Amino acid sequence: SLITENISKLAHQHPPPANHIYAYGTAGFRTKATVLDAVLFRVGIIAVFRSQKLDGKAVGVMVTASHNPESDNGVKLVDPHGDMLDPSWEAYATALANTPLDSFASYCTQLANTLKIDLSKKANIIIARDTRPSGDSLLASLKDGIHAVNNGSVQVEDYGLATTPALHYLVRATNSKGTNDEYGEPTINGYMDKMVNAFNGLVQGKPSIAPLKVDCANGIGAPYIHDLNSRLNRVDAPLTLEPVFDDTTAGIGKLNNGCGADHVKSKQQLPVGFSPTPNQRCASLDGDADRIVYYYNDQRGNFKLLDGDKIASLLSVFIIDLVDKAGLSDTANVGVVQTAYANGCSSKFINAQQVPIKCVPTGVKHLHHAAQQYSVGVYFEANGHGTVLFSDEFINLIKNTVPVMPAQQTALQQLIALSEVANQTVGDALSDLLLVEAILIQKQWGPAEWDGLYEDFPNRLVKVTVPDRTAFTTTDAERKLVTPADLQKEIDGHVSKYQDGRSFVRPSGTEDCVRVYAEAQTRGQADELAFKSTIVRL
Ligand code: 16G
Ligand code: ZN
Repeated sequence: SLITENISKLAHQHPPPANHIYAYGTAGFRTKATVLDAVLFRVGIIAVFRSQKLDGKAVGVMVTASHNPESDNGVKLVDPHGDMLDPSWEAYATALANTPLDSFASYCTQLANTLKIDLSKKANIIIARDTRPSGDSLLASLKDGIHAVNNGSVQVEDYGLATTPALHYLVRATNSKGTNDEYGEPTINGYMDKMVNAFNGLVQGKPSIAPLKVDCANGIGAPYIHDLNSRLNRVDAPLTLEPVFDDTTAGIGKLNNGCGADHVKSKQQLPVGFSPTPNQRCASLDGDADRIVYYYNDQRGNFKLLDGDKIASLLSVFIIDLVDKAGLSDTANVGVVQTAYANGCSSKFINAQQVPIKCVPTGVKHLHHAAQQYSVGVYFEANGHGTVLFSDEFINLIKNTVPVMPAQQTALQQLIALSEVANQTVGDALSDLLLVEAILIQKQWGPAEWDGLYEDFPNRLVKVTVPDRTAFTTTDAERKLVTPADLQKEIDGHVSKYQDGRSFVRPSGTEDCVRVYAEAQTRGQADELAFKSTIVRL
């Protein structure tokens, strides 16, 4: 057919490198930018298929490698509701990426047949990228792929440079426009307005707190934080943002380099060359602004991290209180979703508030899915990726509850505002920042008061290279090894010697290694336990 010929012709302009195997992993395809040209072309095709399969609903494609070095890049697909690509399609994407050039076009038509996709249908693709220097040419390859299947009714909306969560928002807003549950105006302005207006509703008239230093990882977060700050100024909000590490000049290697959320969380250190004054509140975003961690130096100059677990704890305490004041504790269930990496003290703290916790495997899609089971589901990975989901039933409930007291009315209004600040599609550094700041403003708290909710157990994360990481399989939300046989028993043996000790080993989903995690009551014990788990015949 004409389309097969067209695909074949264009595919030959985007040949894959020899002997390279790709996998659509927890965060899409992600690797060195130099080997991604063919992948982007092919993702263009799968995106059109996905949209056609879903009656032309808009599907998103984000070109980013998040917190990875500037020389990497990657691509992930966003489903019409704004969440991540349906897992069954991850396999089709992987298969398409790995098909040899000569059989590629026929494989595409075969896949379309198997999936019963009508290639004459319309498709709508929304695309964006982060600030990486390779982004421009990869975007061109993506568009080549999209147009390879173009039957005249394939529409592409290119938003240029945008954060990952803004793209998720745009996809949901585009598809819900004109329906009963419009998500918001499908523009970046609409995205910002929705958050800022709701934030303002939460903090209006409250005394301002100290400015927040925001490390933008020298990425796409920088223009967004500048924009957010001017909007906050315009509405006289009691909050000012002071962006640092906001140089987005591409190709000079600054992106995520010595700064950003991943640097701060994994090194448990300040960004390089950054010295905040004692008790100054700071936050770091990652390279596509879907993660955030907070931190400060205490009076004695000790670095203190306020990670995803501390954010989840702050949010859940606040939300539980509001639900109570709204008189809905009996009808609504609030839950927290974490992974094995959640600090044991955070779980203890959250449990003590009578909030149930569910532990799921690493990766946002697992957390997001689990959080959808609650009226209000707070989900966070310790690394700062998370948000708060509000169920449709709960939103209806709070909108339809007639308050009998002013305090109840305020609580109901605040819950509605929270649901509008919180990105309902994916973890969002900007939205999370506004959620945290709204609570700190209401409580008039500095970072030390927030930190005082509980004290973390010292912990250690070690990366270990093994001959074959696929030999490592886990159960119980990655907290226990199934294979290699008997390994878990040995780890349990070590763990049992430490009070409050916890340790587990899991294969990485993004790198060729296994990760060893340990926590215990003291720094020395955590390091010792991590070391023992590491030498367990890994
Ligand atoms: C991916 C995940 C992130 C997770 C990380 C774990 C998404 C969007 N990103 O980056 O949530 O924490 O993988 O990496 O799901 P690991 O498997 O190498 O430890
Ligand atoms: Zn990211």
